[in-house]
Amino acid sequence: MLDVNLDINNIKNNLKEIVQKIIKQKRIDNKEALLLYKSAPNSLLFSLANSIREKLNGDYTYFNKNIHIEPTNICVFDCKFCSYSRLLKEKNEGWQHSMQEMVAMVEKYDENEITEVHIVGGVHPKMGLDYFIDLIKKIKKIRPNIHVKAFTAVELEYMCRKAKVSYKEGLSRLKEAGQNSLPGGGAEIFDKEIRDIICKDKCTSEQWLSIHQTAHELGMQSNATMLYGHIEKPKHLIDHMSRLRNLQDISRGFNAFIPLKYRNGQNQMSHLKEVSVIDDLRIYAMSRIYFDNIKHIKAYWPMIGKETTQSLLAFGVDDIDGTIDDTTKIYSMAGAEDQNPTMSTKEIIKLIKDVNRKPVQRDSIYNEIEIYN
Ligand code: V47
Ligand code: SF4
Repeated sequence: MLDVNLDINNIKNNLKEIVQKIIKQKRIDNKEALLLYKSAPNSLLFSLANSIREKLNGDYTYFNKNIHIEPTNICVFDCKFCSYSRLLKEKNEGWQHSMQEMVAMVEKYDENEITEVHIVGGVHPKMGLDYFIDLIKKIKKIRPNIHVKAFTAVELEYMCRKAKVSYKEGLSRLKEAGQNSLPGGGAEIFDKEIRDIICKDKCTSEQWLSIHQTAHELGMQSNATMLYGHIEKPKHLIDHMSRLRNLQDISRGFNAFIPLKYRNGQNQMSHLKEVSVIDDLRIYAMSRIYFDNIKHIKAYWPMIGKETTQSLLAFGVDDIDGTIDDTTKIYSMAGAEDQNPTMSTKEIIKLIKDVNRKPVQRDSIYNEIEIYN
């Protein structure tokens, strides 16, 4: 039973049964989730999400010490929401780091400063499976204990296709080289009609899910994202979460679910207005209520902003990613407030404590490293 302070008699009839199910910690189906999301008042949605958060994770708010490596922003795909990618011919704005530069980015930090390197970028036609195997080996050679979380399913689908290997073969080779887990990017919205409009040419939903399932079967954990606040409708959000919940029932490898707010800076969908903070809170709260089989809901602070991240800690979120150290450009190029995202451990701890939650430094698979009382 959830410990939630609600007057059931005051809840509208069509929602009563759903709310009672949630309080009894029974799974809600997609129809119920849609009704709840569309018609529950904010106060109801928010208190349910918060009590689930507290039941699962108490006051704990997880973060890690990490950096990003973005090997290139040159990309063969043309996602309409992307502010970051450049075609090969746009020489001025494209970058491509050399292998040495990327290894040096990791070497800059000693063993205690970061525990994770997150590698994700554009899909460059000349950077393939063997290239990235080499990169991971070189990183592991200088920092054997660092956790390498790398490559969205979009990058992996392209890498495996070009190398003419199955997902199992490609992922096994990356794992052998030292890759530990997968980030959750590239999922966007699984519904085909929406996907065809916003990112037609990259990996399909079925491919995304199959790559994550294969990774889980090989013992590599991963995250899952959902890009919200553009042209999708509530039914597409529930459908997206449903496909993930179904896979998680089978493969159990998702650590965190990360709703990503569409930011409208400098991309082909810039005419769309960004959704309000209340909409953000409702999406995060709904995802906390819906996923009874994913333990962590993550707010990625460089994208959603520090203040909203703080608020979200009362609306289902228990993880805020990491220190980043100004190593990502994806969101600053899309119009996020923070143009040089970095937080020291001290700042992250303060951000969490200021809203009466308990900061917990974690490793990449949620083992607790230090609890800050
Ligand atoms: O798949 C691109 C998104 C994702 C925009 O797993 C945009 O821990 C909003 O997935 N507005 C890549 N979002 C980043 C990602 C991620 C980030 C942090 C942590 C983890 C994790 C994963 O960024 C893409 C896409 O959905 N994105 N452009 C934009 N304009
Ligand atoms: Fe390329 Fe990723 Fe941008 Fe799509 S979102 S264009 S795959 S970099």
